[in-house]
Amino acid sequence: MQADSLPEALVELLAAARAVAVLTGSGVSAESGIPTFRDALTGHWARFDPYELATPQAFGRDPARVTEWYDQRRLACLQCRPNAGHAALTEIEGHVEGRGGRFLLVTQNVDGLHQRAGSRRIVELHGSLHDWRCSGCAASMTLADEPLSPYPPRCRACGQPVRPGVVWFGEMLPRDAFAAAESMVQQADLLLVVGTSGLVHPAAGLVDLAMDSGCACCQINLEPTPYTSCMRWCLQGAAGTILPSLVRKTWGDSSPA
Ligand code: BV8
Ligand code: ZN
Repeated sequence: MQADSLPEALVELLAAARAVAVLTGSGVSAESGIPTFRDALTGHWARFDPYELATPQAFGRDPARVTEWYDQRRLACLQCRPNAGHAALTEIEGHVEGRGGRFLLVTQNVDGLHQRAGSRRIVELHGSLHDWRCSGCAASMTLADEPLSPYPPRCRACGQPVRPGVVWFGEMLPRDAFAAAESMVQQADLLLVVGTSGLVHPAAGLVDLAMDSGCACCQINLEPTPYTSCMRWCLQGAAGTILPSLVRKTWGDSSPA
């Protein structure tokens, strides 16, 4: 998407907004080489059904298979690098905060790429592939860049299987993270919804909450989603292209204060 085709009203709002919130999904990491969840159903995770594996029941049934799947994803993430979309979100944070505004990046992603791109104001609604804890005594496990095999890794303290610190289907989201996200979208002037199919709740419900609170919402996504029809703006395309164009059109080549 060329910068000159970005809506003027969106650029003006981003330049002046007192509070900007961003909700990201796996699409923002796609250009870093990390399969999206939907690709995961067809991508190289085709051997595993993520909705099958990302549950406490799957872990209880076969902790070795589940922990191997997550450890493979963790190690793959370590080989990937943040892309231009991640970097643009870090710049938006810098510009908004630099002028005294409030910013929060709410991510469903568990890959840690936003942090590696330099974003600071982040809440991880679905946890992280890089935090593992004992399923018995909750002791956290120190990770290295090599495989955690033999699977499942065992807790040194109590011997129980260690699990990835992600939120599985059927599990509650981290209370503080979700509360911070809800509070932010209710006071934001602008919500950028980037790279998410809007199918997973309650994260997707943050878009409804933002709209009900009068927040202007802009979707940046490769394809339409259930929210497309109710967005103020829909920019169809790759996050790694559109976000940098949006930053350039709003702030030129000036870097954040
Ligand atoms: C809970 C961690 C309650 C694990 C994940 C209400 C309505 C309906 C269902 C429910 C509901 N409430 C609860 C549910 C059930 C369930 C749910 O939502 N199911 C879905 C499948 C219908 N939700 C839950 O279970 C949640 N828990 O609500 O608990 C509760 C109540 C009482 C007691 C106990 C509990 C927990 C949900 C969290 C699950 N964990 N992740 C892991 O990663 O393995 S969710 C998982 O899905 C990932 O986090 C991932 O982020 C997410 C998928 O969503 P997206 O990120 O959007 O990814 P997706 O592939 O779908 O889409 C990518 C998009 O990007 C696409 O649109 C594509 O076009 C676009 N794209 C691709 N490339 C690019 C791009 N866009 C731009 N640029 C590109 N380059
Ligand atoms: Zn333990």
